Amino acid sequence: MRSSVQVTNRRRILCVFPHYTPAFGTFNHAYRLMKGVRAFMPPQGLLLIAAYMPQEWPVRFIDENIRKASDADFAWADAVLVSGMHVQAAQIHDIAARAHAAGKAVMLGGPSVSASPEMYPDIDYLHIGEMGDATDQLIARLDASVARPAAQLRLETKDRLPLHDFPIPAYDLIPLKNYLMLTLQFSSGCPYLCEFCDIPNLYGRQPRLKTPAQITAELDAMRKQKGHPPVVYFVDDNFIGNRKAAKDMLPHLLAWQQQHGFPLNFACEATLNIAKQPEILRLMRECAFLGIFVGIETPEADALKAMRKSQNVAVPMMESIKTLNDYGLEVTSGIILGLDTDSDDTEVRLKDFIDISQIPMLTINLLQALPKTPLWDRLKAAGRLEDDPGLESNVRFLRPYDEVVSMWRRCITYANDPERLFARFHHQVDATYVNRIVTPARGKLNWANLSSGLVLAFRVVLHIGILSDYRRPFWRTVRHALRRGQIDAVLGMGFIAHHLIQFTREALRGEQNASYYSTKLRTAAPAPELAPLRESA
Ligand code: B12
Ligand code: SF4
Repeated sequence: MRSSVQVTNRRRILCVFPHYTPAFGTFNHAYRLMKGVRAFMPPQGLLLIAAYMPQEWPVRFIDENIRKASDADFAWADAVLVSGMHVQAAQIHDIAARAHAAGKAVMLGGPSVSASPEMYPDIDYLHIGEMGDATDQLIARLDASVARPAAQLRLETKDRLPLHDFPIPAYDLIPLKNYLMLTLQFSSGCPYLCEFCDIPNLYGRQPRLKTPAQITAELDAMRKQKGHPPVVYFVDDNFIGNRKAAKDMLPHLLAWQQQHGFPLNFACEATLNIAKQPEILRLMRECAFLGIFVGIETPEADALKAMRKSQNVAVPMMESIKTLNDYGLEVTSGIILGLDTDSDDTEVRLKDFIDISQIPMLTINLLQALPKTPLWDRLKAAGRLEDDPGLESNVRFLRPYDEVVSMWRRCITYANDPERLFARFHHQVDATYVNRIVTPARGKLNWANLSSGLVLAFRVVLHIGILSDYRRPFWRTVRHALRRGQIDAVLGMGFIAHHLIQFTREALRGEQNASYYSTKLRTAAPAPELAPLRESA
């Protein structure tokens, strides 16, 4: 639903979403392999706000991952609405400066300002928290005046709008065909209390939910656009934050898939204890879920206990990964280095974990303390928060800084060595891909999908199979997958591997951050002491 605020004036609203900072998880190197893809995922939060604006207010939406907002856009607007994460702070300040240069007031919402309003002294209106009473107050203020206020105003949500009253995000305002994946939110909040995570504080511990009817209505809305990507990512922090709700929703998703001939595949994020939910996993398989991001964080049990991630200790890790693979789910894992529990053995244990788990994609990054987390409070009390923009993390590690950063470099080198990476994909063919349901062709059989598939196949063959120095392990895995009829998997692993290998090479040249949470400005200093990734051609 839209805001119930009765407005008397017409306001032109410009929503601008900042550019991402490249990361293992943004797949930027993969875009050039795909037809028309310019960005990873549509920004749910700002699209929701766009849809919540009063009916009478025209809204223009620009994702700067696709195109930059122009002078003409700023000139058109009466007010500029922005969103973003900490890692996008520099881009947020830049958008605000451009809007101010055009004389327009700026409103900022989203996870970064909600956790750290003090980072944004330059913004006119700060919206702290989720959509709710503060959003209505913001609309009322805009209706009253679009002039920049004399002093900054902070509006904080006390009453959150229930998710079942959320409007359908304004998908009609963006070109979905320019994204690698679609996004969908079913729940908000997570019941756990991992020490490093700001989710419980930002979004609450009691997951709030949309109805199954909202989920299918959003899918219908996305499908109205020709050429949309065929995969939908559930952005919920923990898909099983409320297990019963997930179990109740999935049959509706399945019915929708069956009714439309399975036009989509899905992926989500969840805690590892989802492995103990066979009914949910069975339904996910039936619905054509392909991937699951799990915050495994570390294979070391003591470290998991120390970071209060006991839900990962409660289940045998390797067995759980195998269980997920048995249901056709390829696991992607987040890994953190620089923990207080790190020892001389940590590196070896992580490398063993990579080899044994056979997880192809791991986002390995350095611990960063986020505001509004128990970790931040603990390190602040211990005087262990750094404020040096030249460092890769704001945590004073217990082990020497250079040692921790070097370990990170060796671990990403190891994980994304082309031979090893493609060997893990090779394993997934038999362990995971063959366990997926075979969906009817009719749902995906359209010209847009066909031409995108052909372009991707051609570019994967050209850039990876012919021009890259990792073509040999690539073709070995491709032959294996094709013998088992896994054509889609070939394309998927091609673009994922390409991004991981290229991004790792940039990181080793000193062009990328070790902590993706960090806003460190790159100095692009090369790291000559490190061997390059093994060349396999
Ligand atoms: C999907 C996602 C991504 C996608 C982004 C896709 C996209 N286009 O947005 C990708 C994979 C790219 C990504 C990457 C990263 N992410 Co991320 N991501 C998420 C995730 C899981 C869901 C985001 C989402 O859609 N939420 C649902 C929407 C509806 O919520 P929302 O954006 O908060 O919006 C609500 C309010 O904030 C408000 N609102 C939002 N914007 C605005 C604007 C205005 C004007 C107003 C009035 C209100 C308002 O209204 C909305 C409705 O209530 C969140 C977790 C989460 N729960 O949000 C993490 C999260 C945002 N990511 C996070 C992080 C740290 C990252 C990474 C740095 C590392 C990582 N964990 O992978 C990278 C950085 C990327 C980069 N290099 O730039 C942190 C951010 C911490 C912070 N406080 O800034 C979060 C909170 C998760 C976490 N704690 O680790 N991420
Ligand atoms: S399970 Fe995930 S979302 Fe929940 S508190 Fe832990 S890290 Fe955060």
